[in-house]
Amino acid sequence: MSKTVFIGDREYFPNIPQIIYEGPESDNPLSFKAYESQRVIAGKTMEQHLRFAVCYWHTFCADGSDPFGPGTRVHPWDTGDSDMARARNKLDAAFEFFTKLNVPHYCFHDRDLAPEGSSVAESEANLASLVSLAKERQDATGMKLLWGTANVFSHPRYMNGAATNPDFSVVAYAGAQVKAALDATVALGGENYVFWGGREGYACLLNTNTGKELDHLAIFLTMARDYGRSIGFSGTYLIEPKPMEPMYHQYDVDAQTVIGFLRHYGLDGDFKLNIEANHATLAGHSSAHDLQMAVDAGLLGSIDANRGNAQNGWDTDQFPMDMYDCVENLLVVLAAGGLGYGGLNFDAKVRRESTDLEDLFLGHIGGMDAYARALVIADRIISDGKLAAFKASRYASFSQPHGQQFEAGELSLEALRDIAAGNPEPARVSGKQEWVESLLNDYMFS
Ligand code: XUL
Ligand code: CO
Repeated sequence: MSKTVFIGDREYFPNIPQIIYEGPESDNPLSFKAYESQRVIAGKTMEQHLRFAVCYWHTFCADGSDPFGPGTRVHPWDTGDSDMARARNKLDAAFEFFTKLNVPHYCFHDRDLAPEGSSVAESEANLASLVSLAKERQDATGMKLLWGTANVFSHPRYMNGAATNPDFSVVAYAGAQVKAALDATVALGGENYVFWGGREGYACLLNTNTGKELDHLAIFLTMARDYGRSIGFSGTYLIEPKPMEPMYHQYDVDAQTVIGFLRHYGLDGDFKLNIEANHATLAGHSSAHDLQMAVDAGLLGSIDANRGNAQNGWDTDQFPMDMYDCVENLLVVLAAGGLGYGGLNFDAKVRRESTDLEDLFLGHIGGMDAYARALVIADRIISDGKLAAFKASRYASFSQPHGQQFEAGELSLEALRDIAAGNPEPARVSGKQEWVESLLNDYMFS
């Protein structure tokens, strides 16, 4: 696959060269210290294992604005005499960025790519126009779409939700948008399609019929699934759990909530989960926990790789730099056989105070190196087998006759009582948390 360094008629990052692997000794911040795309680990290249994706919204749309002040970054692609001209410039900047960073995938919301028009038809035409340009850019660079999605949460019409809005006319608008976003995803060969709940939740129980809203959500998702399949989408639909922000209560609280929802409404054959690290921590879990819950249910689809702020717990969408998080996440993923058609999407933004254009590169390079290092460490832990053997040893009694009968569903509660009555008080078996944590440290630093 040959990649050109920049695409279109203007270079948006003139001071940024092609980012290459220079190794741990390099003091060039614009190089990879650990990510060697073609290095083989356990039979696959780093690129194949990690399947990195750049997200369009944080990297090319967000300018650092927060509820207390305007943006702090000026984007050279935000010039042009119309919204559509600016959108085309942004696309060129994005493909230059992807190419220079050497990531294989990207992700977008419909409205990141093209502006909303003054009617449904105009919005559809805007998106279709940018999609055909993106298709050309994909063909020229070899870039692939990890997933597409619809932003059905920013426009004021969605203030009470999209699929769960109490007003049917808003639900219909959300349907129009999701239809067009599915068309775009299929046109660009997207491997997955994401539904993040956005404002699918509520602020006040006194004015909300939650049972009706959950049914509506399932009906809407079923329609979207059927439409996607009817136009040839063979990829995976993904639900991205999040407990709050922007709503006070969101329906897709965490992995286990979404797994229960999908199973209840019979959607678990087509839908899997997109686990975002910072959403899991916002729900009071670790990201490894939510990943493990998804794996246990056979429903891990993809990952939004980022991290939160340990002090305030908010959804701060920082780049994933915490090595323990990255290793623990990859331990779960590798033990489950990998990401499949999912990937590691950097749903992450540079800080409001990081105002140089190169900071966009530095954030991604740091995240890619963190996950590349984590891949090497996690693979070493798994190949060594010590942790897995200890974990398995804790369940050894279930390989004994009574344990086997229990797992096979052959014992009753009365039988458990009789076994207990015939046995002495169980010996206490240490869980050895301190030892396993120290073992992890040994792998991290050896
Ligand atoms: C919001 C979030 C979204 C989804 C896509 O917290 O994570 O950007 O990833 O809609
Ligand atoms: Co996300």
